[in-house]
Amino acid sequence: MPNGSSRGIYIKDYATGHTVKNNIIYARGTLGALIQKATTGSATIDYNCYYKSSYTGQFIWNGTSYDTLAAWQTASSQDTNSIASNPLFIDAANGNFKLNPHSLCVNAGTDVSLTEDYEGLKIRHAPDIGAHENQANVLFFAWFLRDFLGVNK
Ligand SMILES: [Ca+2]
Repeated sequence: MPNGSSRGIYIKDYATGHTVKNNIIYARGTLGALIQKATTGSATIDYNCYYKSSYTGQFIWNGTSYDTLAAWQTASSQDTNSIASNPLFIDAANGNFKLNPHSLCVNAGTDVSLTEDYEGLKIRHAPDIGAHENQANVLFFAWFLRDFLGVNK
């Protein structure tokens, strides 16, 4: 989310039936809202990760602003399973939004009927929050097998 008065996710007036799940909303700027639902309409919002690096960003529900995920959860009865955490992208500054294996987003998502991530890699264990499914355990096992079998030595 860039600087300014932008919003990570904006559910406009009279929008109904929207589902917002497994998203990472990552704010590096000032002002703006991580998520805003207008005063009319409805949505189902859960299993998301919210991160703001340096400002008192808002969660805006029906025209009222809240500073924390906990306050937003109480006011909206949404995002029960969501987290407020740095998602630990590998290199966000250079556009690498894959997750560090220690990210709290790993295995913290919910089934949204996808079998593959943004790049076509299989969903492993519980889905991760975000576009990329962490493959660290697969890589570790591949390296283990390579070393165990003596391949590439
Ligand atoms: Ca997973």
